[in-house]
Amino acid sequence: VSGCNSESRGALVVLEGLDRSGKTSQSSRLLKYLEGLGHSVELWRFPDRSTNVGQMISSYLSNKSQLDDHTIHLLFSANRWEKRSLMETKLKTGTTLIVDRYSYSGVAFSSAKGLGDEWCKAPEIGLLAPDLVLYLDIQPEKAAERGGYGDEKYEQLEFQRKVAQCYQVLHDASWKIVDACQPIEDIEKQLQELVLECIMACQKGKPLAN
Ligand code: T5A
Ligand code: NA
Repeated sequence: VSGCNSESRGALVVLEGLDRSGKTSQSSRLLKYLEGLGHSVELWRFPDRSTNVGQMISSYLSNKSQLDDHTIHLLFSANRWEKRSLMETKLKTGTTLIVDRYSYSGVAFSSAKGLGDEWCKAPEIGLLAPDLVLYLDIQPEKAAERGGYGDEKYEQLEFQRKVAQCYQVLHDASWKIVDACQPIEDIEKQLQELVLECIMACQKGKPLAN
């Protein structure tokens, strides 16, 4: 077990993927695992529906309100910005954050609607860069079979196909692509290894980036 030296920073670990790819299941398993090892760790998610901005997003996603595509895009981004300084404090004081969706969701879902890539990325500039992105890779058709989609705005096969295409062009060096169609426990094991490796690199002084 790696030590929880108060001098070292926590890791920013993000889970991404289509709706129903298993992000929430895996992020809570990671939380339990890391807590069990004695790490200081928290589970965050975006959208964070608990804030005023988050409530507007939630109302939009559940089709209770209509918003222009650009407007909702900026609200999703604002919802990350309002948590940025707390995020930085947590990481700098040694807490690892497991984050269920982040900027990549913001860009993938809005560009799937036809908004330009560069326009979508602009409001994300200056947010903290993840140390590790775990992309849970699943075919949209397979995801749709999982307990069926609910009533939320984006839970439609045709739209999820476009989102999958948009995610494909977003991956960078921080991404690890994991086959999300494996049994839950197999995925869990793979994610544990990747996250421990990442936490160790951060403890050894990997700088926090924008
Ligand atoms: N969005 C979000 C934007 O447009 N812009 C943004 O900036 C952001 C942040 C938010 C929506 O908003 C969009 C993206 C989303 O459409 P949400 O609240 O994050 O939505 O909801 P989802 O991520 O869609 O949550 P889901 O619950 O649908 O998907 P998860 O979390 O990926 O999946 P999970 O873990 O709940 O699992 C789904 C089902 O599959 C089973 C689970 O038991 C569950 O029934 N499952 C498996 N079955 C078989 N094998 C496995 N390996 C399995 N893993 C899980
Ligand atoms: Na989820």
